[in-house]
Amino acid sequence: MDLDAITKYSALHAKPDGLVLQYGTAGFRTKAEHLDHVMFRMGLLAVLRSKQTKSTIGVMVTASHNPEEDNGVKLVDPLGEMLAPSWEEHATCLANAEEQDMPRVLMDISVKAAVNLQQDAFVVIGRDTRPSSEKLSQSVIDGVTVLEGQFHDYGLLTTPQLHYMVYCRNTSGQYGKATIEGYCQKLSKAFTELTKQAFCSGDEYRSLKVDCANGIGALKLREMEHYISQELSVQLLNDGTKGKLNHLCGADFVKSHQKPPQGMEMKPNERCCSFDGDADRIVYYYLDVDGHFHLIDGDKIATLISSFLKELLLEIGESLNIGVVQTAYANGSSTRYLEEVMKVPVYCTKTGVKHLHHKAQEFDIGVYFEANGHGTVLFSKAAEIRIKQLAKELEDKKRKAAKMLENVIDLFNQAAGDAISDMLVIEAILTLKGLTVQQWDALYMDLPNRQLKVKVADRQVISTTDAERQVVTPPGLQEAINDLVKKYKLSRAFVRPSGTEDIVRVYAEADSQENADSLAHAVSLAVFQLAGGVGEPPQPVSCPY
Ligand code: NG1
Ligand code: ZN
Repeated sequence: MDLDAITKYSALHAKPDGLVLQYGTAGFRTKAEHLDHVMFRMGLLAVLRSKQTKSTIGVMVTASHNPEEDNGVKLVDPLGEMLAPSWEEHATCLANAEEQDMPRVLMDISVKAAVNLQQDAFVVIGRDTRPSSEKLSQSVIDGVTVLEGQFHDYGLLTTPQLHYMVYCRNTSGQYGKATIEGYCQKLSKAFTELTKQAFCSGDEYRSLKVDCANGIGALKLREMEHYISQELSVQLLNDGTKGKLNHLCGADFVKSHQKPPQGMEMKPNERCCSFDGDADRIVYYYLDVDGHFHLIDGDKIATLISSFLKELLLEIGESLNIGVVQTAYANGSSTRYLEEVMKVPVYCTKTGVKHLHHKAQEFDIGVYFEANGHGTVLFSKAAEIRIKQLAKELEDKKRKAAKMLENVIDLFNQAAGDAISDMLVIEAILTLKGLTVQQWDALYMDLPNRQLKVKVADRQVISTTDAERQVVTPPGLQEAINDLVKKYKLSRAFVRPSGTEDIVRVYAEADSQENADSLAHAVSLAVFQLAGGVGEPPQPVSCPY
């Protein structure tokens, strides 16, 4: 390691004194102007990680659904997964080292992690459409170069596309070609073959309105568009030509405000969906004939997909195990429907896709979705081999079902939750089952719910257990929540410190919107009082937005 060169180049990406950042559930995330040194250092770290794993490592520059002024960076591990926890710690140490200590900290990490510095390194880089992203990704490249790592800069990519590229490169192209063309070809081929199986294929020309959050999703969906235009016509809104990224639009806005994004004109019963700023989340929605807005979130997406998969498995007569993984934010009605009506085992993990992804790997077929629309389906290698074999061996209807499953495997991005891939799966399933958006929505009724944020002096005073559904500290808070929950019907509430914002999140559901709002407010007050609230106490939810 040429420590002199590192010191010299690092000075060009100097860390502001005293700034402390944490590698959270989605990497580093803050105002873009504070991130230059972090980017340079993540370039360095990616080289070490690549040397240690003898694999290609990804670096994605994005702040997802957060405001345009923010930015962020995360590293992608060899199989497209989130960075291993011990390396999250290294990332935090490196990002927070004061300028003069940085080379020493870098050396310490390579000793601790037993990195062979002679090993070659390869890093791939992607970025979203934020104005700050281009310069910041250049800082990542500076870091990679100073440690003499090789790199490929993909430029503009969705987050899941970068995960896909990393996965392809580390599996010698078996998963697919590590190019945008390879990505589009793989997904569109599976989509076309799958939709061909529909009875009414060709009878009804399908169309869908997509709110792209004024982000990268618009550019990448446009690239995909001409590969799928025979089967599906997509109308892109909030495509970034006018509006601001994630401002009054995008999946996060639609989910948390439970209303349509700006710029979306909806006719009754028209199917619409929203991506988030880096296109790894998707939610659907429609207006009914009375003009009421209906949200179809990640839970209902997971339900549609798992019921489809279950039917196909039944058809081929193969007993592959299927599990659905959710978080505490999953609507209680979805969990009940999956367990009691569909008889599918459901598991709850902590918030953050890495936890869901990890749990989903335990099944032959693991369906995981966060309520906010981030998710995918993972097939074990053994399940994939078995299904491919059955698609050759079986006959007639059974063979058709096995072939459809084979297409589904190819259509899901196995490396990460992917709005484009999920959208194609959902569109294919709706076509195959002849379902309208209302029929899909009618699978079950969501319990009214409310999410709130509370500002406290130190959100880490709240610790939780049982997949974040129970508070351990501060003392008395869980008892207070229990007492409040008892006052309402069909109610549930929990609180947890956010992993991406300096706030405590409160979630409540109950038999009516009024009760969910009132419970959420009462729980917010308890958090404010018992966990060191700052500023004004939480106000009742009359019109929260
Ligand atoms: P935090 O801020 O830890 O709640 C949010 C989302 C997560 C996940 C991450 C990463 C909710 C309640 N939380 O995490 O699901 O998507 O951001 O982007 O939606
Ligand atoms: Zn995102």
